[in-house]
Amino acid sequence: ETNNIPHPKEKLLIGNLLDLQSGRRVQDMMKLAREYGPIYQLNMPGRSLIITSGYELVKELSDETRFDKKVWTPLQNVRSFAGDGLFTSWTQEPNWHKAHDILLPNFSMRAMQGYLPMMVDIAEQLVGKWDRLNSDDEIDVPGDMTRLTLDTIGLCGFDYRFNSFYREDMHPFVNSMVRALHEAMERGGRLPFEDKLLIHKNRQFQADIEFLNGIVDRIIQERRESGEDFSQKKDLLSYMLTGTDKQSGEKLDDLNIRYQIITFLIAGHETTSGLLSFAIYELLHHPEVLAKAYAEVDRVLGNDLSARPTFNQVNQLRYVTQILQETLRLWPTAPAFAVYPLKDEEIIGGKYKLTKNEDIAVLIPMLHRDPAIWGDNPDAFNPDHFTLEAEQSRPADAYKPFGNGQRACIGRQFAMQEATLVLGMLLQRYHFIDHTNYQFKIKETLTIKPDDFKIKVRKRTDAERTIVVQPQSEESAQAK
Ligand code: FDE
Repeated sequence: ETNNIPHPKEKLLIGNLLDLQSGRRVQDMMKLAREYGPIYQLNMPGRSLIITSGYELVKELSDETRFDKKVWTPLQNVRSFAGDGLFTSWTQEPNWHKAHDILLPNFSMRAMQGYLPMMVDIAEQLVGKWDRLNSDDEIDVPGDMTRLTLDTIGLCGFDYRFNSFYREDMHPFVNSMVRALHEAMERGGRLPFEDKLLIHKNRQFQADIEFLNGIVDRIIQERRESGEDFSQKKDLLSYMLTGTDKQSGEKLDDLNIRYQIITFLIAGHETTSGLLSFAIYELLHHPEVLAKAYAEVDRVLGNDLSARPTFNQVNQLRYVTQILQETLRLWPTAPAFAVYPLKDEEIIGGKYKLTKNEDIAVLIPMLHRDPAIWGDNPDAFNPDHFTLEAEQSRPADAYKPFGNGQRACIGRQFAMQEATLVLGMLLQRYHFIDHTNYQFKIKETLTIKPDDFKIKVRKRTDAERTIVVQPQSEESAQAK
């Protein structure tokens, strides 16, 4: 009451618990933000949460001398299987700094170049599947994107092949992981005593965690038994097994390696598959954007479908990258992160009071719709938001799909390179067909993705590719 922060009316005993419905918490938070504005508070039994989404607020919250990443309730529940892995650790836990230091070289520009052939390997499996479909066969977009991204992080990170394109159903890792993530989210919305009563759910949760651990332990064991020289193979796993932290001179312990692998498998695929799925959805609804994307892809990748895209070519797909950046503006697939004040704070020149340690969530989809930054029609999909000039004239903290500061996403370049490559290869080959007249619906776990989104594809012909390419003279390309 005294902190000046607006809040929806609370119900007796349960407070605002019911304001966030299971399975649509992020969407409900967005709705409340449209109603209550860029900062509001929810009080639930045993915890309260401040939800922010205005640029001016987020700019202050991004100051790492005053605020640090909070392992808030959703992440605390994920700690049951991701422990003190990078995503779910507190900045002060020794393993955060240690693992960050050891694993950072895996995400350098050079490392990205090394991953490209493996990313192409998996992308070719995806288009290999789509090429062989009959014209009336349906594609489960998030399903195939999940196959792609899981296999990509598995191969690039751990030299492990999930071979998801060789099976009808999802790899059991995905099923266990999705169920475990879902349960972790649900726990955040239950009353503490309710949790203990759900014997079946608790058993399933334990079983799923054991299954995830089993797969990860097998990956580690296979590498140890392979007798390969770890120092030769430069993937995440070899750094995890052999790398030492510069500060302490220590290696990661076995339990932490398990947590890191689970972390990377989850973080590396849930988010990127949602990104690709939302991007295809947006392209279906923006023919003028799609036409520009085809023109760029035809110019950069050309007609030869057997040629494997090079690192340079992927980097030249500027407009495809803008499409993905704009997709992450409207649909940031990791839709929220949280910080806490290191001491009692006042923000916006004393307008709001914040208490040391309390949970403050940044609701990214609404930050990315702040009219002060994005204009009067922030819901409109427009990749021109990410031309170089537009980016330079915008404050950095207005766009945060990868989180903030030292705790921002370590996999950012990895995800963008993968998504750009794959979207490029798909555009080079296919027309997308919205045969179901898809009604947009979001599925929420820890991440968001389009729910039950199916398309069909038709192959583009060489003639179509050439026609699109011709009107693009050198001059008109430069004039833009
Ligand atoms: C992280 C991240 C983040 C932050 C969170 C918080 O703060 O809580 C975010 C927001 C993100 N991330 C996002 C995203 C999106 C996409 C697409 C992605 N992401 C992707 C990826 C891939 C990979 C491999 C990854 N990712 C990973 C990761 C990690 C490990 C982390 C943690 C970091 C630290 O250190 O903390 C992240 N990511 Fe991401």
